[in-house]
Amino acid sequence: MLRVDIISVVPDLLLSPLGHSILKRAQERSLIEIQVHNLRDHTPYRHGQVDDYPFGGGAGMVMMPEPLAVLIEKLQEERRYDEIIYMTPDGALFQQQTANRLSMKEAIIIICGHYKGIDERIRERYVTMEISIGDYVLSGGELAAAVVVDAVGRLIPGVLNDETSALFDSFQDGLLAPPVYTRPAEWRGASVPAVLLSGDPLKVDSWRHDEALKRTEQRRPDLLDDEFFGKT
Ligand code: 6GU
Repeated sequence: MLRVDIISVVPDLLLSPLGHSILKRAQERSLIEIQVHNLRDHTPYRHGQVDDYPFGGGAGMVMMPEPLAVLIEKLQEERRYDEIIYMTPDGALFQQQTANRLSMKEAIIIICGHYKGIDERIRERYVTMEISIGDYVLSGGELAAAVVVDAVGRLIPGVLNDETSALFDSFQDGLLAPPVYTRPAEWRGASVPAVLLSGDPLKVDSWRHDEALKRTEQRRPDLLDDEFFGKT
């Protein structure tokens, strides 16, 4: 069981992505427990204030340290957290390997930043891990947090069945996934590769591996470098 506490100023943004399909089933089966906390419910300031102007001037607001500290410490009174993660475009790039590692934890906090981000002192005092999902800017950390929780949640043992097994995912073996086909075998003049209809599982495996390798060489040659995948 993985416990995930998500801190947000727009908790509604997380409800739909976390409330459907595989993550919904995983929560119903108590394989993952996800709690979304509205930071405004924990601020000691009036009118639910959670942000203020940046010292030194400049555009945008900064999330104040005290509401975050109050909520983090309240959570820490209830359990020990393995990681306190801050979602930020200046964090480390999220990869399959990051998801694999997080899926083995017992409890994590995910802080979603908004506005110009959170006061640096929270990062210094509490945050143990900073994650970005790619080199582009989102208006808040919520969508990125949903990506992380989805990628992590599906790796928890028992969440996926044989049908949807994560063992054969793109990236899990460092290669992109091979092409897939379903019925009909002949569709508008296009046929399914004969080997897939051969009934020979060894031949099928070998074909899939070759196709995965071909596709990876063509589309993502960087994945074939030794330095990739944390092999360094
Ligand atoms: Cl984690 N947050 C925001 N706001 N933008 C991002 C991101 C995170 N990752 C990529 N862009």
